[in-house]
Amino acid sequence: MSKHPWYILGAGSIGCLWAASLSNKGYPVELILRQERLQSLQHNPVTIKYQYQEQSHEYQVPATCSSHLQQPMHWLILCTKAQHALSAIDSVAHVLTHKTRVLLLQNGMGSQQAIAKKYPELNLWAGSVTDGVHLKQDFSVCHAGQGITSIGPITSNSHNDDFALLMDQFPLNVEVSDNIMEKLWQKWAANCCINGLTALFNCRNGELLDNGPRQQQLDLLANEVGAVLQALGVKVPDVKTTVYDICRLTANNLSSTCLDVRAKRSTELAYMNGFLISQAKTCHIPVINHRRLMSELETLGIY
Ligand code: KPL
Repeated sequence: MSKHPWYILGAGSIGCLWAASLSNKGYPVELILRQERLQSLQHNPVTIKYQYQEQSHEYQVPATCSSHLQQPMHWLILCTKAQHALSAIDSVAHVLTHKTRVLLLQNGMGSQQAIAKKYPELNLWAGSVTDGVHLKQDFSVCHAGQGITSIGPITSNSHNDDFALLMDQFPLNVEVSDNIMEKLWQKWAANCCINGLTALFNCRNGELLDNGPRQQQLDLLANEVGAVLQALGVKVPDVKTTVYDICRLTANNLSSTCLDVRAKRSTELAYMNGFLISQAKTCHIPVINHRRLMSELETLGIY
């Protein structure tokens, strides 16, 4: 049993999913919120509502903000959007030690590398999540589809059993991957093809496989991602096959980017297609279809 609190930074869908799952397992959990959000809470502890199929549960989780933290942290799960990840880690840097186990759960690529570069001495892990999950309202999370959370170390200061507690009858399917970077690249490759296009067409993932113009665009994007990965020397299974499989498996889902756009939030596209375009530049690959997609999205005010 873990007596040290598990701190969750970021109370979006993934943050609430983890707060509920850790509470369900009986671990002490604390949410770290922005100061203004903490002050605006009507109740603290916060009630986290978790819904899976017909079942729902409520968990009482205390909330704090980074400036109130004083004791060295043992566990930290970073669940912010990719664009906020580095500043979020900076905000708790005063309570991180080389013993803190930090798990980064961001979509896309780039934020993990930026944190590892700035904090190379930390025990840093990254994860790739395939669960379908969305917020119904603040602190109320709907777990629409069970998936797998693959986690693995991204700095040298980590040991394979650091997160072993999560393997034992934990409500989420967590597995330790011996090659987490490959998992992250593979998920990122799919995000580069699916997310921006679903935002452009405001459609569900499965609607990209229309045997017509959307699918043609999907194929062009997948080819370009494959070319960049090859040039970077990253080995992942065939991008188009992975993308088609995900579109079929998650046919009824709205991508996280489509949900962001509908909720008028900023998207993580800079860490998906934006990261691809910057990598492509270093290997002199034109990626015109990704550039065109990004400028079409910008014209619509989608960033
Ligand atoms: O990860 C996803 C996302 O929506 O961000 C995919 C794989 C596209 C599933 O919806």
